[in-house]
Amino acid sequence: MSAGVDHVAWPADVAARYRASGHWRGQTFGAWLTALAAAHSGRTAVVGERDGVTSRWTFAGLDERAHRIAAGLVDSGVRPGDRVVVQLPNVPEFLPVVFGLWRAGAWPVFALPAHRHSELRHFAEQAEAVAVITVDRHERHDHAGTARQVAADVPSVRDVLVVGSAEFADLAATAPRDLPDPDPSGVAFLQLSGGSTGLPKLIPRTHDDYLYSVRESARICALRPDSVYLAALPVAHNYPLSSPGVLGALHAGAATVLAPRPDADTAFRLIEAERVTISGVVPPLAAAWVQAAARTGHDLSSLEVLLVGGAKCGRELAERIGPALGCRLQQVFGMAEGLVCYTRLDDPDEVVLGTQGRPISLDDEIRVVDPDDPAAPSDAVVPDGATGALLTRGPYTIRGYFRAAAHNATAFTPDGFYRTGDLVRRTPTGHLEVVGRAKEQINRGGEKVAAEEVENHLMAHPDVLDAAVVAVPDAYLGERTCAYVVPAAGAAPTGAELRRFVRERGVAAFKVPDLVQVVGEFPVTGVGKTSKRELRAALAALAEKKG
Ligand code: OOB
Repeated sequence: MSAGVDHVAWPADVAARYRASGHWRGQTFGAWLTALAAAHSGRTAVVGERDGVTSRWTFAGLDERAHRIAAGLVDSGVRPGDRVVVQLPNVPEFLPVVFGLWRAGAWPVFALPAHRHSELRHFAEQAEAVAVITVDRHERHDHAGTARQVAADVPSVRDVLVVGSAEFADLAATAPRDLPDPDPSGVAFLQLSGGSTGLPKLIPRTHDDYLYSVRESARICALRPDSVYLAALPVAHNYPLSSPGVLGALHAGAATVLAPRPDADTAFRLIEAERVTISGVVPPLAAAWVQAAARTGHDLSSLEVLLVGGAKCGRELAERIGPALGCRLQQVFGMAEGLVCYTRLDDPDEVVLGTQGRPISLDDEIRVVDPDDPAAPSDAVVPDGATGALLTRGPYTIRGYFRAAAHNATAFTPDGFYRTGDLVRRTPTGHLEVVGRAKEQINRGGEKVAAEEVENHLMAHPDVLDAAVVAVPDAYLGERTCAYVVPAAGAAPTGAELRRFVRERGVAAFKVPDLVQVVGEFPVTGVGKTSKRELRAALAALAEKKG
């Protein structure tokens, strides 16, 4: 099953350079938390709710919980290098569980709360996970039940651990003890790619590389010990985890408040109650907060910075954020594979409103190349100001996906640049403006949908001969998904039927096509491939006719 190595390491000379410049410090997450707990022991590290009960833990309390869980995990048979799928919503236990796994040397595989059986099974199979850690129920979904189903289907999965259960309470009560510190240059966890082909790829991130991006993110976002970060988005995602996210807040000795839900009512209640200073949202959520701010009775005056990213924040929305919420906008353009760009807090308004920022590090190498035939890229560099495909390599950008040798051969250049699939323009100041996408992915308000993954689900339906999934512009989400379907001979599937079929295959709700168009045949390109460009044009024409 394992088509490729677990971790494509950086070349030795490059790694030596990153160490010499202090980017990589040879520190593990476990050792880092120990140091933070010593420096900030009595300060609040995390505030969060589960099942209506609020927990408020200090740095020392978090550290101790993580030590206990680590010892409990080791006693239950978790070994260094074991993979464990973690599917936790924004509950306070997220941090002690993840640091517990890190201290045990195990690798969390960060699933999102929206993922369902087919995705979780894929992560567990791909990673050969030994366990799944989740909650009992969340937003009306039986997560424990889904995890047990995954355990039944995937032979490597021995355990399902449910946060909040008696078994979890026992494990979390294990006497703490020192455990061997893992290799800081080794893999710490697996993140998920947004993906453009088939199922999501797993992204191996190391202690060294990730902690570098966390420290720099905390600095760039000006986090201080008295900052309060509101994690509004699902915290397992790279953005609220590290940009600057809960880990950036920890680094600064600041508190994190975990919002159980991202809606304005919940977020505004927490901003007022906890005197939140900074948060990060996706554009549709920013728009919802802007709208709600006009009629809220909550005091939002503590909010200093709102990060917006994950999808393009249009100019109009960008301009409304500061005035409506009484804070500074900071745009962020990042990816779980590595590269993160921020507008800086002292950038001129024109840059903050009109670009998606510049890279964290001077050692982030950026190449903007001719977006010619993606199947045979020339990788010819285009001049600043011209639109091109973004390639990048640097001290926290992976050199390869986990066990994906064939995919890596095209997703990276021979000299190790990651092909982001994003179309950008670079300004003379080195800021990037994201202008489009060359990858087969729909960015549904920050939630990424790989066209091929949904096409494969649709094609599993007996009445479907062929399927092509494309983005349709949407005023609120930026994009929604439209599935074009050619029925099998004599069949006439309806859109509602196909949507239900996809949902019942156990996929995240955000991947169920928003629109389904049943057509006689697909337009084709010169070489006979389905022309998604023409399908998108047909949608645009349809929208024009309606509008
Ligand atoms: C973040 O990470 P992912 O892995 O979910 O998605 C990465 C992709 C990028 O390649 C780009 O296509 C898109 O999301 N994206 C943006 C964007 N930020 C991300 N497109 C336009 N404008 C932006 N500001 O989404 C992520 C990871 C860390 C920090 C922030 C976002």
